Amino acid sequence: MYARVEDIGKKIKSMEIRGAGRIGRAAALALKYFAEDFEGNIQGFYEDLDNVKEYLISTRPTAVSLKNAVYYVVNRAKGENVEDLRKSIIKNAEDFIKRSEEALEIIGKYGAGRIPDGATILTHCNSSAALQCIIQAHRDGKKIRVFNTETRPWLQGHITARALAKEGIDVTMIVDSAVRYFMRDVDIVVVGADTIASNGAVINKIGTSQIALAAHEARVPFIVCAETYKFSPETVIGKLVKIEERDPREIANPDDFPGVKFRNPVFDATPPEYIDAIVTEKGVISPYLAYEIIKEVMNVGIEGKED
Ligand code: RI2
Repeated sequence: MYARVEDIGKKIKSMEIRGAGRIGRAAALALKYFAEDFEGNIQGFYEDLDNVKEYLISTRPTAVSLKNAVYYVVNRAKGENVEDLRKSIIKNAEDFIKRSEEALEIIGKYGAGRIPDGATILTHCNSSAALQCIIQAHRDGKKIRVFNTETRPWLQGHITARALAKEGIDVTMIVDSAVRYFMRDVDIVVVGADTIASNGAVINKIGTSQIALAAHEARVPFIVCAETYKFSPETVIGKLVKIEERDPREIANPDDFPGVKFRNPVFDATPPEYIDAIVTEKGVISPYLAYEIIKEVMNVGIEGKED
C-alpha cells in the first residue's frame, strides 16, 4: 500500500482521525496522495486505484461518509492517460474537501435558526456538524447552555466540552446514563450522523437512540445535523447499514473479568419517528425525505455510481 495512504488508513482505523465528516475528507486526501505518488502505466493506475479504494472503504464500516467520499473522487475520474487521471483525482479530492467544509458552514447557519434564544441544548459525542449549529447560535448572540454526554467508551464528549467552553459557551458534562435525568431541563437535542438510511433512520454514536427515546417521552425536539454525503445510496436497494463492533478492550480489560463476555457496538439506529428534522446544507428536511436527498440531491444511484 502507498505509504501516505496507509498512514491515513491506519489513523482512521485507530480513530486517531474520527468523526464522519473528517474521515470522509481524510479518505479524499488519501486518494489525492495516491494520485500524486503513483508511478506506472494506465493499467497500473486503475489497478492500484481499485486497491486504494477498497482499502480506504474497509477502514471503518459504518459511516457512509467514507464510502461516499471515495466514490465522489473515483467515479468522477476522467482521462485517457495517467497524467490526466492524476490531475482529475487530485481535483475531485480537493473539490470534495472544499464542498464538505462549505456544507458545514451552511448547516451551522440553518441549524442555529432552529435553536431558540435561552435554549438548553443536549448533545452527544462529538459532531462537527452539531457543534457548528450550537456555536453559530452562540455567535448569533443567543444565550444558550449545553449539556453534553461524556460518550463512553471513547469519551469524545471531552472534545465537545472543551470546544464549547473555548467558545465561551455555558457547558455541563454529564455521564451518558444521566440523559433522562436532565431531559426535563432540555429544550432541544442536537446531534450529528454517521449514516442516514433511505427510510430516514439515523445511525449515530451508540446511545443516540436512547437519547431520542428520552426526548420523545419528554416532547423535546430532536434534530440531526448532517451533510448530504452522509445519506446512504445502498440502503435504497435494501442493504443494511453495518454497525461497527470494536475491541471490547475499549470498555474494560476482559482479563480482569473471568467468565464475563463484552460487546462493544459503537453506533445505533434512531428511527425517523423520533427525529423532528435533519439539517443538511440543502435545507432543513423531514427524515422522511431521505430518499429524495439520495435520488435527487446527491445525484447518485445504487452502488454509489452516478446516474
Ligand atoms: P461529524 C462520529 O463518529 C460520531 O458518531 C458523530 O456524531 C458523527 O461521527 C458525526 O460527526 P466516530 O468517528 O461528521 O466518533 O458531524 O465514531 O463531525
